[in-house]
Amino acid sequence: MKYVVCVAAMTAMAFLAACTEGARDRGVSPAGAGAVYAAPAPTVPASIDFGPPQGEPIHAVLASPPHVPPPIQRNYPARVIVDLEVIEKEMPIADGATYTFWTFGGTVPGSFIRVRQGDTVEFHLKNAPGNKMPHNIDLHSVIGPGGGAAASFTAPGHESTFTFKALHAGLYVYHCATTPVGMHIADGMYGLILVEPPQGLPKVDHEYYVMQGDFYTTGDYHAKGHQSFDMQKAIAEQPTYVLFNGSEGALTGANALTAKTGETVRLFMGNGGPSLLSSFHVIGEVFDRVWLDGFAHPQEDMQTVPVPPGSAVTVQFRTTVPGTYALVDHAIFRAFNKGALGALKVDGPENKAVYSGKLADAEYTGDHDAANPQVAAPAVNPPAAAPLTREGQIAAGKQLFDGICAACHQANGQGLPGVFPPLAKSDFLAADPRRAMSIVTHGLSGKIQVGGHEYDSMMPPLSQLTDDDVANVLTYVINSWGNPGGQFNAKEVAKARAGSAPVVVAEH
Ligand code: HEC
Ligand SMILES: [Cu+2]
Repeated sequence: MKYVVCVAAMTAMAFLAACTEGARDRGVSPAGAGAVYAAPAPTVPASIDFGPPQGEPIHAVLASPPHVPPPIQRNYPARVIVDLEVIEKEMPIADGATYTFWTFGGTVPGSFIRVRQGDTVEFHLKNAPGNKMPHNIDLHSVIGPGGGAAASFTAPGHESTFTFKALHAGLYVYHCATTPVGMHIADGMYGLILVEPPQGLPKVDHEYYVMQGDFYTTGDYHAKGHQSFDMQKAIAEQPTYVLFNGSEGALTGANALTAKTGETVRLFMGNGGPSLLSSFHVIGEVFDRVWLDGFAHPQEDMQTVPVPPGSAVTVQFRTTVPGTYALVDHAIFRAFNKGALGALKVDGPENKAVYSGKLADAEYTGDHDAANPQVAAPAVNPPAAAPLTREGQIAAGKQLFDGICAACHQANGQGLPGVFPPLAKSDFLAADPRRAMSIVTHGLSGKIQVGGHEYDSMMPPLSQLTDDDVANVLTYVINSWGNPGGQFNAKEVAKARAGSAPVVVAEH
């Protein structure tokens, strides 16, 4: 828009000087002589020097994801001291898999920083003595060469200090910019700094901190044990994992974000990259307001928000209907096959006028369509350390069943007549239990008989499940709902996976 306006002004050749960022601040219209520029209700001036810091210096309160420091109550610019320590440490990246992350403050993403527009930030970057690498910080809210990178270059066991004035209000990414930059970012070195506008942000019930990143490990998705950084995969931009908050499951299950119905939720969502653009979406919600980077002009009623690497958005919505809402990168294989899945659990009374839930399931004899799997839970694995007992396998398998299989085979394995065969008291399963391993890893299609009824449908291969996952879920199934009992292990699953598609002998 601004570009179009400036082109128009350039043809008039009179107001060329107005074609700058400053046009809005000076209250000059680039389009009309002497007219007062009436910007569309600017809630925040773009960039203003608020004068020198006042009062005593203040120590910033930092927060670890998914938490956010409290809103700022000050009405004057201050000198704000930020102490941030770089820590290189091993942490889980998925169940049973670890990675050596490089962190700002011990977490991925790094500590959340919150200041007020006009504040002078006195930044202390500390590189922990046990670390192996030098690091620095480039904050996108800094106006100055490198965003602070050169000024903050710090060897292990050292501390660098520099100051900057937060001239622009907005939500900004910070990251390490030490060579090789891509590797420092891929190892988790990014976070967010919120520069609040002087009047603050509208009050909400919940504020959360979520950041996406792509990770490149030497092993495959869900490979167990310690994983190293894979430079070739990183250069090819082919991540093993795409994650919210640095590990699979960081925002699901017991770690899900929470709210009650009728509450307002604000997510500060950033993308550290290094490479993939996020198509950020919350399944089952529409964002009331979305601010891209700065807070001047919100977009309303948005479904999916593009968040490029090195950028951040603030999204806000009101919860209405109880349930679990999945946070995803809508480039959807990343959500279900690379880990980019989070959850917001909303508790409260039903609101049948807004959402009825399923009202009826009637027979339909037209062309039947393939199954429509519901949101699958991420694969839940027991830690690799000790092999599980049968009871442990059953417990782990139940979680997987509820998250993945139940979408089709239903909660108690009873199936849906004519569409999804029952796994409860399944004579088809009992006739050849070992065959189930190839069914899960290869999928199944074609006519089968279960419990005297014919099914001619399709089960997709569930190739995102590891050998352990498959062994556990089948051990659960074979020991539930009147099935004959037994046990499966990862080794035989691996064999079945390497073998051919399931053989179904027609029953007479
Ligand atoms: C997207 C829907 C869907 C999901 C998810 C799904 N299945 Fe199936 N499953 C089917 C369909 C459809 C068939 C029948 C295929 C046919 O008609 O040839 C089937 C068949 C089977 C059978 C053989 C038939 C029987 O009743 O014994 C087994 C065993 C089975 N599934 C196990 C599982 C397990 C375990 C999971 C979870 C790890 C799972 N399925 C997930 C749709 C699904
Ligand atoms: Cu670094």
